Amino acid sequence: MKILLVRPNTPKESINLQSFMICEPLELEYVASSLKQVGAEVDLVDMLLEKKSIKYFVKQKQYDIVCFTSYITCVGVCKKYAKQIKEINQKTITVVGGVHCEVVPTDFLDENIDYILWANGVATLVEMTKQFPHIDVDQLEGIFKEGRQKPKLVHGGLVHPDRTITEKYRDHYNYIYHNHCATMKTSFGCPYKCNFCFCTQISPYSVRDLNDVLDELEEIKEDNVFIVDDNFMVCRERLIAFCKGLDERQIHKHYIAFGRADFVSANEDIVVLLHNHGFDAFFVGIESFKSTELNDFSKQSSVEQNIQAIRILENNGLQCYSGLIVAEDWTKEDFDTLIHYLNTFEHPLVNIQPITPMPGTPLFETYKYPLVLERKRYGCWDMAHLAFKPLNMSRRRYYYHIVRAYLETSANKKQRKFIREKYGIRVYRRVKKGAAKIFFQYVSLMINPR
Ligand code: B12
Ligand code: SF4
Repeated sequence: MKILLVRPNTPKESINLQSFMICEPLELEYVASSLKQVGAEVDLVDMLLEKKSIKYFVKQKQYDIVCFTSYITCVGVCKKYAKQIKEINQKTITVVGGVHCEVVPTDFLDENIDYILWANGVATLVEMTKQFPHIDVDQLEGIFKEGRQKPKLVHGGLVHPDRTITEKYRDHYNYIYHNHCATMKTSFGCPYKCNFCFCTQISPYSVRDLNDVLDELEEIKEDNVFIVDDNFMVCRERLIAFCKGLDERQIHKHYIAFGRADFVSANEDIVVLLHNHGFDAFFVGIESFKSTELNDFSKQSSVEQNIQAIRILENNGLQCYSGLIVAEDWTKEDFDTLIHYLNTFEHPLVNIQPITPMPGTPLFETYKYPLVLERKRYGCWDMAHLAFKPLNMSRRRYYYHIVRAYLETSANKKQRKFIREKYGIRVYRRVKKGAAKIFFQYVSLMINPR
């Protein structure tokens, strides 16, 4: 049985983090290891990094199954690939998996996509390959079918991802300022319930066994590891045990992870401990400098905790990459205040996103303004395009202020100098190129707001 795993390229219209960061397709590495265990011959193609078309790769072998992984931005791309694959061979089975189809499977309904995996994707695909060529959809609840109840999610039990399958691409995987960066996941979901956050819908919070996590870490060749847990800093004891494990096993790497401001502000000792064990930066969802907005988002953290968290990280020599959300009713003065607020920090390295009611989230269900972004323009659901009509200015002006906020904070002269000196000219150039691409995408939206 021959299976091709495909990580799609992002569509041109997406304003994409991938302009300056490309992570390994960890999800497909998980799929690969499980499929290999049951004897399948598995290939992986990372279309983000390839120049040739999908047709070229599909023609290399007589694949029985071609599988895609996809976020919302790539729904259209997967449908296009599936069509091209069917044109080559109608009998090739096409399958899609990933977080978006686990929450909004109907987005993938398409005559050329044979199976949509909406629960326990890896286990379901393994079963499908065992049953091949007579796949019994009625037996496999992990396959989406209209009117069907979603089965209970089963966590754990996955074999470690097969990172050898991405060997030829690995030099290109990076995370913002960190070249040669691997990713790994130590927990699933997040115990919090911010109403805009898609992660709350993917799975309930659960953690992996730490010994298993450390075993996997020992297998990773890269010195930099981006821990892609939705929220790595939940439990003090687990973090202390993790650091103890790193000491016992003499694992010396550099890490980046996501954490919350309330945890950081209340646990400076843990931040210091993690820093001493190789944690260089945390991505913190600051979201807003207004307490009313933090309440609106059900963030369960305060403006004071945000400020304290950034100070703690900076004072202890860690970088804080902060995520900010800008809202529908913002005025020029709000953007001015945001810029001022961010510039009170030593190094405001930020990601600024217009509030986006992502399909599948509680915010999408309760959203009180008209959505101006069509659902079918999947590539533009990137949390950078406006999904709403701003209440106090034109869309043009709104995009202009987002760009201005970047130029006057993260991308100002002082921060550019800091990045060049701290991370070196190669990283600086890569990030500058990515930022320039995004800048021109925004300029084009200022000219023709879509
Ligand atoms: C790391 C990360 C990234 C990395 C890329 C990681 C990657 N592998 O491509 C970077 C930083 C580059 C990134 C970019 C973007 N991201 Co991102 N990202 C994440 C994050 C934090 C972790 C993802 C991850 O590595 N998971 C690890 C893998 C192992 O777990 P998994 O994806 O859950 O996969 C499991 C199953 O779903 C299943 N599975 C997955 N695919 C398949 C396929 C098959 C065939 C099978 C059988 C099974 C299967 O198997 C896995 C093991 O169980 C998630 C948050 C989250 N909780 O998902 C956001 C998240 C996925 N990103 C999101 C978004 C929106 C984006 C961007 C559009 C943002 C932007 N404007 O740039 C881009 C789009 C990139 C793209 N390729 O389209 C959203 C997606 C929302 C949605 N509805 O799709 C999320 C959920 C964040 C959020 N809170 O909204 N991202
Ligand atoms: S935004 Fe962060 S803290 Fe809030 S639910 Fe999502 S992952 Fe958890």
